Parts: sequence; C-alpha cells; structure tokens
Amino acid sequence: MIKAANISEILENTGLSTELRRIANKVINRERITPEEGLFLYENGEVGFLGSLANHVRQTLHGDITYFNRNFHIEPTNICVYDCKFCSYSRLLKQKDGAWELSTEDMMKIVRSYDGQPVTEVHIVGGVHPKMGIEFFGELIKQIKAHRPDLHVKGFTAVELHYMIRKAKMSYREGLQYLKDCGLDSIPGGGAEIFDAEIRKQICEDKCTSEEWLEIHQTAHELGIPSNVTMLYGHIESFAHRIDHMTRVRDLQDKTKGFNTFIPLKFRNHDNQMNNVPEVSVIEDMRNYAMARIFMDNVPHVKAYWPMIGRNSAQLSLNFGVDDIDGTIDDTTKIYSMAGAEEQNPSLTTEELTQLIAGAGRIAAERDTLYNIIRQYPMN
Ligand code: V47
Ligand code: SF4
Repeated sequence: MIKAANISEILENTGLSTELRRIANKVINRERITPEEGLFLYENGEVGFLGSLANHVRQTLHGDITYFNRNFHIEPTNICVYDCKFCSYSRLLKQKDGAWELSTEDMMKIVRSYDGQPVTEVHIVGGVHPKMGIEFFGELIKQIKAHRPDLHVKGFTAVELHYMIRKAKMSYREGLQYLKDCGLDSIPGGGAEIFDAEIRKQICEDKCTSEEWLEIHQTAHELGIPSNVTMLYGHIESFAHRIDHMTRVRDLQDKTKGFNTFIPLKFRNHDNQMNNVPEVSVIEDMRNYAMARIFMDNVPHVKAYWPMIGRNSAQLSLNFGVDDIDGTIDDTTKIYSMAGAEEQNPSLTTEELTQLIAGAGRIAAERDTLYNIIRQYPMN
C-alpha cells in the first residue's frame, strides 16, 4: 500500500483544485470530513480520485480482507399494507395475482432444507402482512432456534418491526426485547431508503418515518441487538440527500456503535411505479460506494449486494471501498429479481465467490454475521 505521506506528495502534483486536495488530505489522515466537504466531494470528485481515497480508507481498516458469509433468505410474504413507489415485489391484500404467504411449517421446511449445510445465518425479510403479527414471528424464531440453535437469525426491517410492534400495542423497547428473548440476533438494514422527509414522501409516503426508523435501530442497539443500514440511491434524490442520509447514520453510530454494515442499494426501475426514472451508471455506483466509505468513518463495513448490481460490478467495487460481498445465497430472494436486478437467479458457490474476490487481488474470508472470521481462502 502507498503510505499516506506519499499520497499527499502525489496529490501536490496533480491538477486537482486546492479544495479537493485539502479534503483529500483530511481523508488520508483519517480526519472526519464535514457534510459540506462530503457534498463537495460528491459534486466534484471524479471516479478514480474517489476510488483512491476510499481504497486508502478500506486498506487502513481491513487490508485486503474481503468478507462474505453463507446465508439463506426466507421471505414470509410479499403481501404488504404499504405502497412504496419503487417496490416491484409487494402485492396489496386484494391483489391475489403473484402473491404468496408462507405458513410457519412452510418456513421451517426451508430451514430444514439447509440441515447439514454450513450456513451460519438466516435472513428473514418480507412485506408487511396485517395478519403476521409479532407473536407469529416470535414463535417462528423460537422454532428455528429450537431446531438449529447456532443459526444466527437476522430478521425484519424497521418497517416491519414498526408495524408489528405498534399493532401489538407495545413500545419499541418492549417489542424488540420480546423478539430478542425469542432468539432474534440482529436486524437487517432495509427500509431506510432516503431519510429526507420530502423524498420519502414522494417514494414511500405511508411507511414508518425516518425518525421512527432511526429510533428502532437506536433502541435495538441499546438492547444489544446489532444492525445494518441501507440507502436506496439513484432515483429522484440529490447528492445532498445522500449526504444527509449518511450524516444521520454517522450521528447515530457515534452514540451507539451498533451498525455493522452500510449497504448502498441501487434503485432498479423494472416493473414498478417509478419505471420512468432512469437507472444510474456503473460509474455512479462506484462513486457512491467510495463516498460511503470515505464519509462514514465510524461504520466498520461497506457491503456490495451482488445479486443487485451483478458479480462484475461487485468485483469492481472492491477497489472503491467495499470490503464485504453478500453471502453465497440461492434464489430464495425475490425482491431484486422482480425489480430488474442483474442476477435473475442469484447463486454463487463458495468457490465462485472466493475466485471472484481473488480475481480482484483480495483475500476472501468467510465470516459470521458479526464479522468473526470462520476461514480464509486459500484455506489456512
Ligand atoms: O428496503 C426495494 C430495497 C430493501 C427496490 O441488512 C429496492 O444485510 C432497489 O434491506 N430497487 C430490502 N432496491 C432489502 C434489504 C437488504 C438487502 C441485502 C442485505 C441486507 C442486510 C438488507 O430493498 C428495501 C428497499 O430499499 N428495494 N425495491 C428496487 N426497485
Ligand atoms: Fe412493502 Fe417493503 Fe415493498 Fe415498501 S419496499 S411496499 S414496505 S415490501
């Protein structure tokens, strides 16, 4: 790796503006940049420049290690009381066409189908079904844990949690404690979208507010439940909205340190109410990963969700601040294939995934949900 002092010297001899050089020097010296500086970088930093800075931060934090995990998804239902304009997946209660709802037994069959396989995590996320309440999911988690106690249960976006907890007339703290007692280990990052109230009003008016989303995650962290955080980008939001989103994440993380991973999710425009909004380019995807790594100096990991952007872009992202590629999953996740994701039947074997990581000159490390390394490839 090039040393920080050398990078600063190199910067002196580039045609970069004084302001870009000043901000770059802060990043190189691992000083926090302000939201205004972040916005300036977003607006003026070209992709290679941002990539170099993000890669420097990534190397400092993780060296060449690139994490992946072995997980599988359960999507209990795609029936949803909400009507997010970007969603290609949900069906309203009255729409029977293409709708599904799984019973506890259906979901336990999925869990049992992984018996004997070295998966470490089950990721449970779906639509918000009015009849699937907190007790239904508490019982499901208990059954999963009774069957396979070592399986980490990462479940329910803050949107689902908000609905089921409020419907049960509990406080967030009571609801989350109940689910934790049933065996819930962590919370995925979905439902964050973009925190700005005006944008949220236009793309997902009726679901939980940004303040509620953040309060649920804060409460979870206080109860010892770690979580992830996403950002849906590349639709009608501006760079300023993205910086605002990441500032709110950074501020909460300063208080709780409960976020493990930031996951930028690229808006896909297939088959939803926002299909007139063009998708952003791969260049913008890379600039966005880089900005996430540069700006959120207190969130340990940045993840590329490869089923969404495709394996080639995921590989490229490893030079733009990303240190984690989502697990070796099969086609149990439908939310993206229905939105026009690159990978229609996302499935990568461990060998394919580790080769993809090695092909980018990185070291593949299988992790558990909490980033404990299980093994490195080639095996050590
Ligand atoms: O909140 C829905 C997104 C999210 C579209 O925590 C779309 O490890 C793009 O949260 N284009 C749910 N995105 C998925 C999610 C997730 C995924 C992977 C890992 C983790 C984790 C969490 O999917 C929703 C929404 O932001 N989404 N529709 C779309 N058309
Ligand atoms: Fe429902 Fe989630 Fe789709 Fe919104 S994104 S409509 S909350 S399934």
